[in-house]
Amino acid sequence: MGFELLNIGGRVEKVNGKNLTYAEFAERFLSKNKPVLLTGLMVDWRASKDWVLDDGRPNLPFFSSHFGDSKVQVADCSSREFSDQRRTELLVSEFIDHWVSVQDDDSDHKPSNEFGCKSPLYLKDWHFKKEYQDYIAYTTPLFFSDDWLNMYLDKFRMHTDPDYQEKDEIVCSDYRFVYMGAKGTWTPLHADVFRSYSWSANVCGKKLWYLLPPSQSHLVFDRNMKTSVYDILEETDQVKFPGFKEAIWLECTQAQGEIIFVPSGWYHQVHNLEDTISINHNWFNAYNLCWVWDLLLRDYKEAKEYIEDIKDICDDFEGLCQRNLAANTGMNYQDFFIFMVRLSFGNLVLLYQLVKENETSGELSMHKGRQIILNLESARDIAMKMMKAGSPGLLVNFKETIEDPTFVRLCLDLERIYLMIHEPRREQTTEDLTRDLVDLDLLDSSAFVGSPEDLANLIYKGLRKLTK
Ligand SMILES: O=C(O)CCC(=O)C(=O)O
Repeated sequence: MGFELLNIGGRVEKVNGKNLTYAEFAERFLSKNKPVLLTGLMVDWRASKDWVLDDGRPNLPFFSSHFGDSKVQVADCSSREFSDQRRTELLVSEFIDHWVSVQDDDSDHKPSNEFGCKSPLYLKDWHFKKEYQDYIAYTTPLFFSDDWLNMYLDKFRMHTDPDYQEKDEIVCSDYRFVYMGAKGTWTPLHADVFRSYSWSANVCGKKLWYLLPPSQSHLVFDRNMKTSVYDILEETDQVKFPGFKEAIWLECTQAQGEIIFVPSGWYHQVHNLEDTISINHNWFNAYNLCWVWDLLLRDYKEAKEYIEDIKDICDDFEGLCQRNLAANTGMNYQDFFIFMVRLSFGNLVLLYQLVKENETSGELSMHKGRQIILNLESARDIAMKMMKAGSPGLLVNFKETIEDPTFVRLCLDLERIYLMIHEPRREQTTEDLTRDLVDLDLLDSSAFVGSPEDLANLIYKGLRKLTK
């Protein structure tokens, strides 16, 4: 192991989540893209009771009896497949049986798993919340609740490809996961999907995290910036990865009941130091939307470069680039554009609603107002970046969109979240919003948004009209 070569520059700050307001969290961690370990936020979780034995170990029989029929992704931690571990599908009951049998067998003749080797298996990316909606295992802490990604995916699909409907259904339904693995299981070095934020809560067990700030991510790549180091604790080929030894890592030991916030673009490697169950979500919002677009642009350029040599013989070269982009990244330009349009419309509706409310009641919700303006400014900035990159749009009718019941649900969710974050004591009402949507006179009711430029203009006009 090349462990001694790792340069550890510090530890992740630990903060009691009970003494932190949302505004402080946003200012200190979301906007600065800085990791933090939060304590005190999981005490009431059903998972913390049902899933853990009195001695702190995972309650494995509970999983077999309650969720045994669920089909899950299981990684073989000793076997590499490209930049990840080799995965297979098992029933939860099969996974638990394997775990228990390895645990019970203290001889050297441990049973082989279905890969034909004796390595520990790691259950990953289990869409638990989606699958067991009536079993409320946990509530998302307030700090992580402004989650545009999962809020959107609860109502719309990010990408629809007629050829891959079935696969999308399972894999892309949401980004809320449960992980379960015995001591010694681990996750190789990576940065998260879409360059989203993530949070990971230890229901039981202990994890060791190594984190690298985005300013240093080039150091873990090869000379061509194509592949990154797989396991930072293994001897690293210094010719292939010349910068690796310069990297300065943050280390974090995460105990039971602690939640780590992993910011956008931070490379990280994770080891389970004990038998561990964790819950984690990936998400993005106004603070890190730029990371998502930057990744999409980079991946687009890469997808294009990859097939450049068939450009002249290809009927629809751009279409192929976008299909490959969606297959590799999980969305393409149009998917992201329509996502941006819906979220921008939603925020305009909320701002309109706030202004109306202020006119009638005289009460102005400053925090909520500031939040919505920040959201819209962020969306406008991204729309302008998309415009510069020549990203195509898609014709979207403003009036039709805001009258779509699914879109109304998106607005209601946004409204509920900002009330919860910024005005926790205020009673939640939803009727006004639905009524007001119908008479939204922000724009000419026939207005279409057909390009990132239109979107930037719409947001600009909306902000000017509603905040003057
Ligand atoms: O807990 C793990 O093994 C990996 C989790 C992770 O990488 C993440 O939440 O981004």
